[in-house]
Amino acid sequence: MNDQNLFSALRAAFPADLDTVAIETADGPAGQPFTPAHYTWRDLERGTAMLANLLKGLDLPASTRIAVQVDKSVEALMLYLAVLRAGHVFLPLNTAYQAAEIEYFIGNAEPAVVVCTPKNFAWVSRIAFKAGVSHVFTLGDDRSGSLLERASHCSDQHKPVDRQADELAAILYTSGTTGRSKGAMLSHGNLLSNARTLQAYWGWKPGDVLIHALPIFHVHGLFVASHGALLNGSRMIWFNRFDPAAVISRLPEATVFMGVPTLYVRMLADERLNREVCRSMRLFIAGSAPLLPETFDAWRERTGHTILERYGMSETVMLSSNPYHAVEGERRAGTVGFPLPGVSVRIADPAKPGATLPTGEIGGIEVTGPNVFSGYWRMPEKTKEEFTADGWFKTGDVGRFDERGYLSIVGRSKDLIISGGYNVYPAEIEGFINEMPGVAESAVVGLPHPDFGEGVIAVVVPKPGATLDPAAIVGALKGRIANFKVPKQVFVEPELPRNAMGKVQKNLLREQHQGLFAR
Ligand code: MCA
Ligand code: AMP
Repeated sequence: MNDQNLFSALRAAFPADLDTVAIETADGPAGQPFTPAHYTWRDLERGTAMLANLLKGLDLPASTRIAVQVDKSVEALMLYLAVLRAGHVFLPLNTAYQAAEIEYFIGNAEPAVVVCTPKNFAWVSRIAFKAGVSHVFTLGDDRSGSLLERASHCSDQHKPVDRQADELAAILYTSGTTGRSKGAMLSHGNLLSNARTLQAYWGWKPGDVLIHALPIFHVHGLFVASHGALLNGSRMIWFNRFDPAAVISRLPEATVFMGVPTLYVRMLADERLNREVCRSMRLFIAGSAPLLPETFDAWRERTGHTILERYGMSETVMLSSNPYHAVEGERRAGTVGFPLPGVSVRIADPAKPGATLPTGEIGGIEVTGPNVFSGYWRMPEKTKEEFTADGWFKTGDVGRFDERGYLSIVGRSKDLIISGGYNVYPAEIEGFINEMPGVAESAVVGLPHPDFGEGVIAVVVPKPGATLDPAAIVGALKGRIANFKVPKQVFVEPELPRNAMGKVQKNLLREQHQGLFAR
């Protein structure tokens, strides 16, 4: 069987002239003087080969998990590509995660290698070695650390390890509705089939230039954006951090941009965004969270461009998209377009398992196709729960098709908040709050937020006779979990609203506090 390694397909798309620029950095390590760096395609080839040889030299079992929690950098992207070419499994971790979260991921995924930032080495290596991890390397966003030092002694000749389409390429942790995240297992075939579909569907063409300003520890930045450019042999203008003014200043040199809605909201707040700076752009793509119709309209008004909104999940990569070519239809605000070619989407009737609903009716969004993952890492029971008897994946999103076939997401049946494009699982935060002294119970909900889309709050009920200090609750959480998950406000209430079955009515809490973040 011929090699189906995703890296091999990306490598085959490199331009013939390897000495042209593949990635140009647009910002540097925080607080340091910046000079743009230019990485050629040959640099990518050699750098990923040296890193792959470093991994090869560790004599790891096939498909070993490589856990990576590092600040965004071109070298971090090369590490991802090197893990693929070495035939191992890439496990990216949000840089905001702290000890409690990292301990869980390392315990669950059991990586043989962990790569962390130099500044976190002390606590990450302690957790890693205690969990039996064999190797811990460091990688800074300024090319510092033991990983590159070690790789610099390795050969730049490396043949990518053969991989079949159904073999594991990455594990992305997501959907902790039961309080802890689950590792979505994505294969070489899931990722490559989706990348190829998107390349055609979004009209990627020679000469395209992508502005990359998303984190590379989630699907959007690591797969949809990076694979889009790499599979097209396209140059990337690479931001390690999103800064609206800086991105706007580079738009005249680019043709494609991808972002979560917050990025669009923040650029709209900068009056330097106008039609002139967007003159060379051909495509703005949004996803990961709902794009508000007012953002869609404001963007078109200001720049003349109609944002293309698409819908994806860690478990399914991209599953639907508004059309690129006008001949396929208009891009409609408030919709996520049509199921992608090769992908099937249906609306399940929540009242009748196995039955689907007709056009216009709202139900559970289910999907099947080569983009859908094989399941959650070492959680066969949980995996079985999230697939139907006939093998469709239950997204946990609620939506409908309109009469022209456009899919809209109208809500979620899963208890999930999406804040600035990051997933926040109320069950996980409620778990931490409920352990605190004096707390009887708590409910975490998302409220409309002008910048992040949804802002996290918590309503906490004290035990009889106990008094609770909201600031102390926030402070205790800030020391334990990622900042973006920490409630922006905590309300202490005598009780939580419950329905007849005793289930907390989070919708009432949302209604009660909905104006909290209004501008
Ligand atoms: C930062 N903060 C946040 C968030 N980000 N709070 C809530 N939600 C957030 N997303 C907090 C920081 O901890 C800090 O808190 C304070 O806000 C100020 O930080 P700020 O500088 O504003 O944050 P930032 O560094 O500018 O980050 C905002 C951001 C970032 C650029 C929008 O959140 C981001 O890059 N989001 C993209 C996430 C993404 O890639 N999603 C795709 C998932 P304090 O001051 O207390 O320290 S993949 C997916 O969903 C599917 C598969 C799909 O369809 O794509
Ligand atoms: P993740 O857990 O990171 O895979 O996030 C996937 C979830 O993000 C989906 O189940 C949706 O709830 C949400 N999502 C992704 N794209 C969109 C979109 N365009 N509009 C609304 N929600 C979206």
